[in-house]
Amino acid sequence: LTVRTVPTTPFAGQKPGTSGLRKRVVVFQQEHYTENFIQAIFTAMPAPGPRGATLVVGGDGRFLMRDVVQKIIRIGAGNGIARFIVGQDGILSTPAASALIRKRGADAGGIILTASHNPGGPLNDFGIKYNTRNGGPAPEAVTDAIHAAASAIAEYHEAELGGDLDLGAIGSHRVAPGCDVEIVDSVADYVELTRSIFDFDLIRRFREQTPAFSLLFDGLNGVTGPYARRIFVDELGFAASSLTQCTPLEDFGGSHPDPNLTYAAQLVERVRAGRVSLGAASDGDGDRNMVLSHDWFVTPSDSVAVIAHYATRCIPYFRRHGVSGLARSMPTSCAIDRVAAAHALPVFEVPTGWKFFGNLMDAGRLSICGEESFGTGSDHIREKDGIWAVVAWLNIVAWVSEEKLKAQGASPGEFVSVHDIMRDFFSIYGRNYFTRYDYEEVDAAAAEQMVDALRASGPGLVGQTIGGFTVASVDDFSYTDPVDGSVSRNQGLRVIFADTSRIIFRLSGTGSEGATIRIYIERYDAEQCDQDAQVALKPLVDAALEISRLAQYTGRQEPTVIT
Ligand code: VG1
Ligand code: CO
Repeated sequence: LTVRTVPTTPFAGQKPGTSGLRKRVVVFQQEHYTENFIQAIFTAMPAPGPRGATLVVGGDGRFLMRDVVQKIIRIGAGNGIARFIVGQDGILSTPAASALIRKRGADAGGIILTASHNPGGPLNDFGIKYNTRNGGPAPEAVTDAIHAAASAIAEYHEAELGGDLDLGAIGSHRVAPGCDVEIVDSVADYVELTRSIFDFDLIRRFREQTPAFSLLFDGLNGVTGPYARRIFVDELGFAASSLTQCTPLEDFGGSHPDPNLTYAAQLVERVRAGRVSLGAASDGDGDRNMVLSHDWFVTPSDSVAVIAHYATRCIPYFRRHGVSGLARSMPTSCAIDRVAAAHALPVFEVPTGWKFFGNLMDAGRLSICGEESFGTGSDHIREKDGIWAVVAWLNIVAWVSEEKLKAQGASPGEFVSVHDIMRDFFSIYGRNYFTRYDYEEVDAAAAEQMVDALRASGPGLVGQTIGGFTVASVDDFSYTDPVDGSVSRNQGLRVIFADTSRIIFRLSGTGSEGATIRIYIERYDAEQCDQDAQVALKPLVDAALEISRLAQYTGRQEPTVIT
């Protein structure tokens, strides 16, 4: 194996954010920029390190991905990787990559090429994310080490492999002495895993007996399309017309592959107009999900709570393994806390970003968790999983409908709607109204100033009444990992009111341009559960804007996105 050592110099800002390094494509196209960051991953790789190890590589199919896969193979081989497991044509959804790392025991973990829900194409974003051998996003200690290695880099090591590898050819290829690249079907292992988790027979039976039930899944031209086709159409038998935008495109068709009411507006409209029973979407890399029906939008905070409520009753994976604990990211609404309390389960509150759930899962303390940002998942892998959440909903709807049929003799062909499931849930637990306001690409300095001012003025708010709500406490969320004791500070400013309502302010760690301010608003209501969330939360939204003086700092009157 011939290894070339290439001299290089560091680039500023090669610091992984909430979920990997995300920048404009042109940034990655600078000479040595991508090579440097890849080398930094190998330099910082935790034990056993790259030598003789196995690494999974794949991504969401966005522009630049295939070139970068080839670079990873050359630099990985130059750093001693013995086996690469690569999705065909470089394609692996984020959950499929996590599953593959775990199934194949890839001791070097995996490199996932995605900027998730950020737009793709030559003028938009690219991203590189490192996952460790448990299949989860690298913890902060590792991403800090990658940043340190990138900041001090002087050379990278690249094997001479004699040209690019054909990423389409499934099978094992010897590319150099002691180094193999195995190209695998991007979808097969993931489908098998999904089939082992859910009750596919029940869902198929329900579909056959309930022609009135309709499904519409929108892949938003991201990576999930082929996974959705194999699971919803080939396995579960839904019509091919139940899928839309399910061919992965390098630029996601020019759209924003983010499953929310703003960016998936086309789906929302089709679900409403077509009176679709279950509408769903996933993001560019397949780890997010949105669930709705023609007459109800399920907030992600509610979705994970509903799944937790039903898990051990109807999802075979949880029937087998039980549920050891629940968790949410700090800004996610406390609906899941109520389910935990009712089921006498521990519930953990972690900072934003999936990486914080992994330690708890590895320690056997966490089974189901979610984030308000359309992320839902479980310990079947170490990433959030978009398709998993949609199949979970199908499983729940089918089970609840069948139970009702048995118990109350409902007419065959009838089903319990998403809206009914939510009404039922609220009648048990009450409702945690939730909304998030995003102000995207605001001036970074102005955003920092606003947050600094809030940090300074926050403690003085305690005891004050704003818009009818009395402030009980203000803090900057800090998390101590109960497994390894690591501490993550400054994870978001929380204003908590006497009635448990909350306003949270934080800056996004996934943007590639300027800053994004996120404001999260929550209020609990035990009785009135059928209001419009924007109406129910209006007084708190006003309070948030007043407290932060957002308009003065940023010049913005309206958010870019409301979820
Ligand atoms: C956002 C979300 C966070 C999520 C992260 C990665 O981070 O808020 O909950 O884990 O994206 O999701 P931030 O720092 O921009 O708020 V994904 O699908 O982009 O990997
Ligand atoms: Co994503």
